[in-house]
Amino acid sequence: MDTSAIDHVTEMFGYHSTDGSLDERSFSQLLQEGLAYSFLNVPVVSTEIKGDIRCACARMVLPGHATPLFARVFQLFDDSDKGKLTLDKLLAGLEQFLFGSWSDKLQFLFCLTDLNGDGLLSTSEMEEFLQEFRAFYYSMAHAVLLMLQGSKGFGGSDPQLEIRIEVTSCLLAERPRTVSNECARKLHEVDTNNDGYVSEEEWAAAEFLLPVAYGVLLASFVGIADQARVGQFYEQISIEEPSPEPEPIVEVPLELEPERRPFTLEDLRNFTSFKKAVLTFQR
Ligand SMILES: [Ca+2]
Ligand SMILES: [Ca+2]
Repeated sequence: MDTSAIDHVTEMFGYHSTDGSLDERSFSQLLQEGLAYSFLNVPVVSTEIKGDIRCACARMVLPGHATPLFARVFQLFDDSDKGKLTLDKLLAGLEQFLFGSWSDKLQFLFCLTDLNGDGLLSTSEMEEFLQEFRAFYYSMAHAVLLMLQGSKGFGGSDPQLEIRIEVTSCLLAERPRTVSNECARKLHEVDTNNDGYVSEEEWAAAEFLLPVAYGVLLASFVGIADQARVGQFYEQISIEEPSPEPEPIVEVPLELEPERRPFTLEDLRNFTSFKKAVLTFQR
């Protein structure tokens, strides 16, 4: 993490912490604030908009608080199980899981997905996790856009805002197509020993096979610390997997009748009469 990311997180920590640490509730509010920035369309977050987001956190109109997703993120950061995070712990968690090596990031995704904590991922865990993230993501987008609509600092400066709000409601209401089939297919690809589960080793080798939603999840969590990512999802909110391209229609040539060979003496030789030979030849 660079200095500006550290300063940004330190400032948020200062605002949300009590007595020098974050409990699960205040950690959730910090996550909400950080994640909300991904859905703004302002180049720089003004004090006014920051104030609006913090108000929304305090009024609990942003999603995430007391959800299993946030609880698992908190547990990952709170590795010594103290129920509290100091600034150092918070920075260390962000550094490790979101700014660390690719294998650290994959481990973060694995732990979030392993809902029963048995060290293996099943299709239903992947599915449940991605559905949870999907619902959270669209709810966050929707809540932030509604907040912008009522914000004095933003003041209706985007004619597209109402359309975006409508789009997020539709995506929330839609049955997810991100998951189900996609999950089963990807799990099958990643599960190289075919035992029906993905182990950590299989997962670590699977970076290019994971559903798109995992990439979006990482990008949005990195956005908590990286101010260059403010508004990263504003233009393109949907995280649905693209529908698979229809199979190209291959023109199968009609099976042509085999060309008739000429009638030969051979035909005659195998039959007792010319008539029988001709009949067989014509069949
Ligand atoms: Ca599991
Ligand atoms: Ca396996």
